[in-house]
Amino acid sequence: MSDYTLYGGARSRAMRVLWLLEELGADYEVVAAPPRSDEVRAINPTGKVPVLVTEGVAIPDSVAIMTYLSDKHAAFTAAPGTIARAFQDAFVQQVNDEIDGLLWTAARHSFILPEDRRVEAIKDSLRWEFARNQGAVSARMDPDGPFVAGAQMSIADILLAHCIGWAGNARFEVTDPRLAAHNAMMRERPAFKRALAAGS
Ligand SMILES: N[C@@H](CCC(=O)N[C@@H](CS)C(=O)NCC(=O)O)C(=O)O
Repeated sequence: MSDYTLYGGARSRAMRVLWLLEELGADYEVVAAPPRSDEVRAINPTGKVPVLVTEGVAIPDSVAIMTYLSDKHAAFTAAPGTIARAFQDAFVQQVNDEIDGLLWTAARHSFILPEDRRVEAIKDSLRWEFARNQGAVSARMDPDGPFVAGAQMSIADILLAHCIGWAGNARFEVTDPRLAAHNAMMRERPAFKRALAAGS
């Protein structure tokens, strides 16, 4: 039996966790079950993915899972209780607020909400906000890079690259050169390619 079982496929936010598991070289298996499936609801009543099962419990939420794994393995994170960690956590919250939130709202109004609750016009406003927020996010990255916090890669890099890739798929134009370059660099990582294959 593996140390970790991850529910959710590469076309969902489970990709973030898959990527980290590959970076860590962890012993895991993946159940690429779709959101809201019976398999997922059995371990997470909301039906949302990802969910990580370990030590007999089911942990929901991609950022919570990445934080747990990176702390546990003491890798791809600044140490808890440090200023560097406070900045890392703040960056993660900013990406969730200013990028993930916009993309998720667009997805909800495309295929998640009941059809009579979808508002097509909201997408123009979301695209405008996305264009504006890119600069605010890239301004918080270490100017010398190559990663968000400088020389050391962290889960903030995985979250950011996942969101920027998602934006491209959702036809939200990535105009900020720093975000585009970071995304291109991150996607060249062998662990990213292995994760994509494992969750497809
Ligand atoms: N904040 C959560 C969001 C999880 C989430 O909404 N996942 C989507 C797939 S990427 C889902 O399962 N949606 C199904 C639904 O909302 O019913 C996370 O980062 O894991």
